[in-house]
Amino acid sequence: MDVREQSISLPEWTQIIDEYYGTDEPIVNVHAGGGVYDAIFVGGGAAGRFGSSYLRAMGGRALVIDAWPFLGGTCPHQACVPHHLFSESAALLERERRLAGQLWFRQEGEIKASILDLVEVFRKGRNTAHAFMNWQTKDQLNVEYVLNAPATVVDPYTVEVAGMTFRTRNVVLGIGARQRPLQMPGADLRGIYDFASLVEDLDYEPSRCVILGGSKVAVEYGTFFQAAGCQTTILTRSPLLRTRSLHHVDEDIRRYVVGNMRGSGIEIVEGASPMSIEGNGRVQKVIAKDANGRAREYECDFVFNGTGEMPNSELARKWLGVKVGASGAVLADTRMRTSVDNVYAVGDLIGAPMEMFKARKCGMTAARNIMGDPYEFDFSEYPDFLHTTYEMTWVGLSEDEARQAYPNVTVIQMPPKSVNPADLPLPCAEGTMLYAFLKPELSGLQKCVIDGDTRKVVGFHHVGYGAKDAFQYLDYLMRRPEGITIDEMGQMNELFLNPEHFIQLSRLRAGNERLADL
Ligand code: KPC
Repeated sequence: MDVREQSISLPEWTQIIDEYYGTDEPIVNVHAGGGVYDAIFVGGGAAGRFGSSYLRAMGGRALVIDAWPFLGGTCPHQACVPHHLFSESAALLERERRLAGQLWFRQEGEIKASILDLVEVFRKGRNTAHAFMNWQTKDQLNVEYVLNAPATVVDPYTVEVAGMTFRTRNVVLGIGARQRPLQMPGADLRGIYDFASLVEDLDYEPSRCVILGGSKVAVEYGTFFQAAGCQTTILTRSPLLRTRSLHHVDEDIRRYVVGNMRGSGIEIVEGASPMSIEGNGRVQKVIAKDANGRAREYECDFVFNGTGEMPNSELARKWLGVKVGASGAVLADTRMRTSVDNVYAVGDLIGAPMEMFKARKCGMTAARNIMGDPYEFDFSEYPDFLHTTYEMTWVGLSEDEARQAYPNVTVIQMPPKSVNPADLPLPCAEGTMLYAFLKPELSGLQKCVIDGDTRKVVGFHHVGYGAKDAFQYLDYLMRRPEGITIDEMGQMNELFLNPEHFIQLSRLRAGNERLADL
């Protein structure tokens, strides 16, 4: 289908994507007249879409190619968007359960949600986001694309797709990552899912779940399954939220979050080594060694693989011979250049962190460099978040890390360390007001870590709801060369009641010449 000259509305795009999904009919939005592109982005996920749009905005010519009939990649199709739908549902369910029988809340026994229904809601609705990506990229951003057709990169200057050959000055590879498969007996049984196959293939209502792995995805989906009423066990080697892939998690925050996960009924087995999955065609149990080496059995009708993702680097290597690191990620420098001239790599393909900000900024970085602006992107530090039935957000150093790095550390936190959380309805904030009045110990935890000598904040940590936005800006302020001091924090204008109380807490201490904990 050639869409170049067509004006296609959002509902029409939704229908086209529906019809084309699973076919091999390409969707072509290419300007007439041929010519050479500044860059061809292979992969139209967040990295490719933002990279091509930025390059176009800088006056360059970009073509994006994707095997799916839509742009935006896994985020709206299988990853961030369903995860947020499920995590928001989990938070609502958890609140109902924790407050069951009080006010208007139903009795505990009446609270159950269908995982399958929610998956169906997502499946039915996801094409609207896809439609918007196609519409915006064509009609507002004026970027050319070929969709619903796999690309073949012939060399750094030639890409073939849907029987057409395109010439380019550069290739930008953004072909993503996929779930690492399970390597154990029984891994081929029915009833084993991951974040992608869950939304593609689930066709029954799980009632007993075992999660393998302790990744962010394991924690987030495990919490959701439990909140929906599906008894869940997480088998993890490392202590939960102490995995290598998560840095700067504060120990008090970790204990609070993991403690509340246990409190909601999730069985968390740390030090576990899964050995096999057993069943008669379908999963029936997982066998795992515990921390003492004893084999234990976990009955289930649903296994979720939360062991992490691996970059799709095989094709990149085959097409162009780009160098790949030990973890399987394509090696790229701070300008997203690979080992092959005029070949860039972006997003999940270049490894962790497999997060949106990194994907989008990688794309933008490649675009800037291709257009002659030698921009560098260092993503070794970044603000982070994850969902249990709480939103957990953090940036900078944990308290322990700060104490290793600085001789005088001040900590401002709510509830204060010396107070029993059950005695204090604080933080009294966005999303936790009912908890503050009815179950104070559930109203969250927040902490601000300060280098007492320079008075600069070196870490922010939050458990509650609605603080993600603030952390985007706190990250920026903290990471400026001049940083942000407790005194500057105390000068800001808070919108009270606010999800995190950092401004008012800073103001209470900023007057002190010698800082003290709060
Ligand atoms: C709703 C939404 O923006 C999620 S989809 C994002 C895909 S992209 O804009 O290409 O990063």
